[in-house]
Formats: sequence, C-alpha cells, structure tokens
Amino acid sequence: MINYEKRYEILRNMLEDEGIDVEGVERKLKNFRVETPSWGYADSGTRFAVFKQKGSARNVKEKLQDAAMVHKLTGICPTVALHIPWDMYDDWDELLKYAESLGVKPGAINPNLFQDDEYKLGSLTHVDKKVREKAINHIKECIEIAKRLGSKDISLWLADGTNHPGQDDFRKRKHRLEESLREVYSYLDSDMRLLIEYKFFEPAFYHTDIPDWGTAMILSRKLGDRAYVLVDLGHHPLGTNIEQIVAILVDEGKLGGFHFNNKKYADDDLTTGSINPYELFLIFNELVSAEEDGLKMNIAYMIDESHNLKNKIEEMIQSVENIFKTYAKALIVNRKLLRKYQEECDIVMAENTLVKAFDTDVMPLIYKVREEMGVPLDPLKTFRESGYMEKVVKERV
Ligand code: PSV
Ligand code: MN
Repeated sequence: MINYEKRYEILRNMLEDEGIDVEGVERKLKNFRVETPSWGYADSGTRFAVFKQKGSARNVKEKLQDAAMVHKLTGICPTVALHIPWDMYDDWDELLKYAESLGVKPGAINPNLFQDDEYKLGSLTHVDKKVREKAINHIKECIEIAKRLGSKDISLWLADGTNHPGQDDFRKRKHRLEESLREVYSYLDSDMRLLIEYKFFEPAFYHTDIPDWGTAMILSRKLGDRAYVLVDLGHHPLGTNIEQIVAILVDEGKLGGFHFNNKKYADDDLTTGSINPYELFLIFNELVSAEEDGLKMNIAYMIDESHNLKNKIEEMIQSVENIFKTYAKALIVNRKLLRKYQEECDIVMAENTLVKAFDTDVMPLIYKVREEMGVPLDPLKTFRESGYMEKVVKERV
C-alpha cells in the first residue's frame, strides 16, 4: 500500500499557489502514451554477444504478450513498434486480432536495411541499382504491412555509410538516397508518415548518409509534409544539446517522433533517464513549452532500447516510469515565472525555475493519476509479485 494522499495534498497546494493548473497537468499525464519496441523484449545483443535470458520473448506473439503486460501495469503503452523481418508473421489479420485481444496494437513499423550481406556497402544509397531496389521493395513491403495493421508510422533508420575516405561519393549517395526515398514516400497513404532517423556513426565509422537532424530535415522537407525527423537520444555525439535540436524541429513543424533511451558514451541503448535525467527533463521542457505556446505537434513517443543485463520487462517498466515522471516534472515548470525571469534577464532565477521543477518529487501526482486510471501505483513491484515471469520462464522453453 502506498499512502500518498498527504504528500499529494502538500504538492497540490504548493503547485496551486504557484498558479499551476494541477487538474490540467493530471489530464495531460492521463493522455500521455509511449510506445514500446518489440525488440526490447527479445534476446537482442550487445555488439559482442547475445546473453540469453530465461523467459524472454521468442517470437512476435510473445513480444506482444510482454508489451501487453507492460501496458497493463502502466496504462500508457498501448502500442508496440514492430521490426520487419524480425517480427514477420504469415497472417497479419490474425496477429492484429491477437494483439487486440491482449489490449495492445501494433505501432510504428521499422524496416530492416542493415542485416543482409547485400547491404554491406549501403541500402537506399548503394551504388548498385539492384540493391537499392531491393531496399525500396523491403520498405514498400513494410508499408503494406502497416496498412494491413492500421499502423500510421514507418520509422526508418539506415545503417548506410562508408568506412574509408574516397570509398564512395557523398553527393552521389545523397542523390541516390533522395531518389529512393521519393519512391518509398509515394507509396504512403495520405494519413501515413515517414519518420527519418539520423545517427552520426556506427556501423559506419567514416561517414553516415543521414548523420544528423539537419540532413534528416533536408530530406523530410524535400519529400513533403508526411515526412518527419525522428530523434533517437543515443544518436548524437557526446555533449550535443538535444533539447535545442528538439526546439528547432518543433518550431519547424518537423519533429515526428522520439526513440527514447540513454547513453553514457555512444548508442548504448540504456534505460531512459538512467544516465542523464536532467537532459531528458530539458527535452520534455521544450516539448511542453512548445505545446503551451500552441505549436501544432504530432509526436510519436517511442522507446528504443536493448535490454541485455536487466530483466527486459522490468527495464521497460523502469524506462516508462522515468519518461512519465520526467514529463510530469516538465508539466509543472512555472512557465509564467520563467518567461518573466527571461524577459528581465535574470539568469539565476530563470535557471532556478527549471531546477525547482526538476527537483520536485512528482510521485504523488503520478500515484493520483495511476489510481484514477486504475493501474497499479507501483508497476514494478506489482510485476514482481504477479508471477508473470515465473510463468513465462516455464512456458518459453
Ligand atoms: C540502431 O542504432 C538502432 O538502435 C536504431 O536506432 C533503430 O531505430 C533501431 O536500431 C532499430 O532498428
Ligand atoms: Mn532508434
């Protein structure tokens, strides 16, 4: 039992004294959704080995089961990103019904253009037209799957790049990429979106064809208003100001989604908010600020993590919890005061306004919202007590 009522009253009074619309904050929290990735429930690897975990999901149905468990416990994860061909299935209608019977739905469809030998030197940018066509056809196949499943977003990450100066021609690759993307884009229904993910290195070590948000934005601008940029938190050089990138993309109407995770060094795929929670807060702060300023946004919040050491479902719950908590902190920033301090050039107080929200224990708000949503107050504890893991360990042999 968590007795949070007294703490809730104190927090509520404090926020109301500051003029914050607590009911509005709670409504926004109840409407928040974050998508979990099918690949986060399966035995994926580090770069060097795959450590198998007992009871981890072995196929798409089991991944959906685990995702449904996370949704049941948190109430805010009703969709599951699928990765093709890892989640290939022969009867999509049946899979859709199965997902719905569990209380979840397929979310973004992620093509895989990085595992076949033919993609060694690139996919959509490859010098050989046949390879480009193969990659284009794979994305078209993913779009078809999305149409069958009612998914609206295709998230595209390319491993394309080179390892050696002179290996290929940057501009020619750019032209091939644009041509390939145009073809793929024309295949989308009018209510579908292409989310273009960037990453500055890896697996290529000299250059990557979509290394940064600027390149992703140029591409999405050239394609049209159904193409957007996807920000994966792990895909920036150390020290990059991601919140500024977010602010610019939102302002340009080109932010399509997030892949949440956290990194210490590179694309580490660690628990969201585990390494740099303040950075995550500053990112949410930009999103809330833009929303409150009335900017039009349609952002797919998604997790992209690879759980290697922790229990996969537990790590997903932790990530969801960190994201939810951080969003709550951004919602309670006293924006009127912040603006006032900014206009007065009072740097210290402006910064303190942010820090104050970040330092606030928002758990009583979260508990209140969870109680009203009818989900457990402590999802992780409930998961551990549920016997779910013991059950699937027996079943999944
Ligand atoms: C590889 O960096 C990666 O993590 C990308 O972020 C993709 O979104 C993800 O894999 C799934 O393909
Ligand atoms: Mn990603």
